[in-house]
Amino acid sequence: MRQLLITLFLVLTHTATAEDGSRLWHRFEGAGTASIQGVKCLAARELQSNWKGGPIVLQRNGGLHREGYHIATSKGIIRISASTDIGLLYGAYHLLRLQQSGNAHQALNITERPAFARRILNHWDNPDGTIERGYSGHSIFWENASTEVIRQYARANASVGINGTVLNNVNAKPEALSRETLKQVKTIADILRPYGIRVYLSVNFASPMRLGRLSTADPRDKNVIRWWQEKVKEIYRQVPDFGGFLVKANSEGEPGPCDYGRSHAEGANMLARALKPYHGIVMWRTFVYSANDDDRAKQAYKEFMPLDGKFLDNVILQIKNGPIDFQPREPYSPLFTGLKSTPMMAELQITQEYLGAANHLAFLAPMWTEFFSLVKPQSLRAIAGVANVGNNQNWCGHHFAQANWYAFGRLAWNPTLTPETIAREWLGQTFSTNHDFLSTMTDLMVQSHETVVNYMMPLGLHHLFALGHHYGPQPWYAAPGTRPDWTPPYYHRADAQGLGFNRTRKGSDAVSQYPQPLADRYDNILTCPDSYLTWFHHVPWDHQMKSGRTFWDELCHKYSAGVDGARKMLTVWDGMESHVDADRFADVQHKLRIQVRDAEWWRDACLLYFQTFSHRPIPQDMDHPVHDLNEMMQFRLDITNYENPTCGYSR
Ligand code: GCW
Repeated sequence: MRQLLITLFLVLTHTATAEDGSRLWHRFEGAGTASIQGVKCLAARELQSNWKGGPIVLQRNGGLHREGYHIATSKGIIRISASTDIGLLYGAYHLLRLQQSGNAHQALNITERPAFARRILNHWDNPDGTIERGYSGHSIFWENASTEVIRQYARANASVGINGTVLNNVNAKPEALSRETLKQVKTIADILRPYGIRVYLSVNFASPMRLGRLSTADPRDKNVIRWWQEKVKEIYRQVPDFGGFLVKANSEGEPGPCDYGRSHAEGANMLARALKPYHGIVMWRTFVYSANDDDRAKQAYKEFMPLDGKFLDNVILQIKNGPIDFQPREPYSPLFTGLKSTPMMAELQITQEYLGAANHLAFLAPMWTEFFSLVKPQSLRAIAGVANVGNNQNWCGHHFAQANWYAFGRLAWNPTLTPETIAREWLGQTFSTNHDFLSTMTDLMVQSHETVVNYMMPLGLHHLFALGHHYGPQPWYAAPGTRPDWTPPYYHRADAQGLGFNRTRKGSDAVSQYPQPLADRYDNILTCPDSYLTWFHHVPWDHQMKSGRTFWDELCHKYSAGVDGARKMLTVWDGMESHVDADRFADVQHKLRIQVRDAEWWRDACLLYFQTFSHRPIPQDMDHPVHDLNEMMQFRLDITNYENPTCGYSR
């Protein structure tokens, strides 16, 4: 009974018509009015229910890419052609997107195909329903899962072209492969399949021991090899189109092949062999670092470059966009240009672990297109995004966080789309197609990421976060006994001379992991981009910046610009009231107020703390801190509930 009530509740909360954000960007009002002819499939049903334009014919065209489509208008009829039902479905969603964003009137001649074959969400969902780094409630898959909610999730993904999903946390419990769990995996796979989405699982490398009761998980051990083969067979019996495994091995305490003196390649290849007969793949993460290295930013490269070319062809190395860990801004991971003979995929983080959780408006398309401007999409086999989806009414915790889910899908389909295009499309479908609203809010969204970088960690600063929750600033944190690479001073290196991590040739030499001419460019303090300055250099407080200011003054100005940017977002939003329904208007306004307060908190904590090293005044022409350092250092962050608007402010 309880189960039934909870399921009913979840369905209702995700389907209610109240303006709670539950409809995402699918806000189709009223029934469809068009004549839909041709192939009978899900695409036809979606159009039948929601398309309000002229007649449409759906037809087969075997010459098109498996997931591609062609849309053309002729003599008042729109024809969608594709070689598969999924192609037709993507074509249908394209049309509906044009309709909802107010762009369906012109004659159409569109040919599309995805840039990446695999466009995958990674859910860090645990079997007990909690989500690691999730800020939007509990998992939609693992506890009291509702078929209807999962179906809506599938539809949202398909509408932006996402075609894969890893259902569980990379910190994987062996139980992810238990018979019980696999039953649920089958149920989910059956719901997702009509939407073109395959399921994948994260696996724990020690599963043969913890689940199979073997005495080892050594990838060379015959019993271990057999255990995995049997397990894979069992999975494919349930889910014939199962995508494969995602593995976090020998990273942050997770087991892996190195526990037995074997390499990452040996571990990955053993799993890849088991999956090969079924066309499954292994996505092997490169997120590794140890406490003993002189520079965490160099470690993944050092560990994986010697293995280049040693992986089987159904292994893809999954590499985080930056060399450290999803910081608000990082240079790209040099593995992307270093590896020459190994399939690679990028891992982006949609959930805002380091970008204000579900409280801050930070549109991430600009960060991701910045990445694609340096890492060629053609060099990647696939793309993954760490999901921000939970069972909260609006799915993502912040109405604008939905835009990041949307943007990930759109860029995974076409990484050359601009942040402006994506923001405008999403705003038009989600809020209003009013011209003023669209242009004002597109600007706001596109600038939001830089604003957040400015008030948190400008000029290449990184990892100034408090240990554990990664929400607020604690640049001073260095409790005795804590691993140095888990404390902010390891990264910022503030002292009487200046600020920043010397990764030049005279420092840790991380610059040499980049190809020329980038290596030289980053190595020279005069040519290094301002945005990466303290990432690569220990910058003297009086260093002359390109702006003409000293480095210290520039730092103060960046923090100040961040706070101004956050205030401006609030003011701009306040002016949008007439374009937005009252519920979502109030929700977003409430979050923006938190964001402004947090921005001041970041500026004050960081500047006041760094000032104890710089001994320089905060420039007259900017707002001065409203807190004092001691007060900031006494704040105790109680972030058990990210919905709590006072988080970060309780003592
Ligand atoms: O960013 C860190 C997170 C961990 C995460 C890890 C990873 C899933 O703080 O929560 O664990 O990265 O990516 O493996």
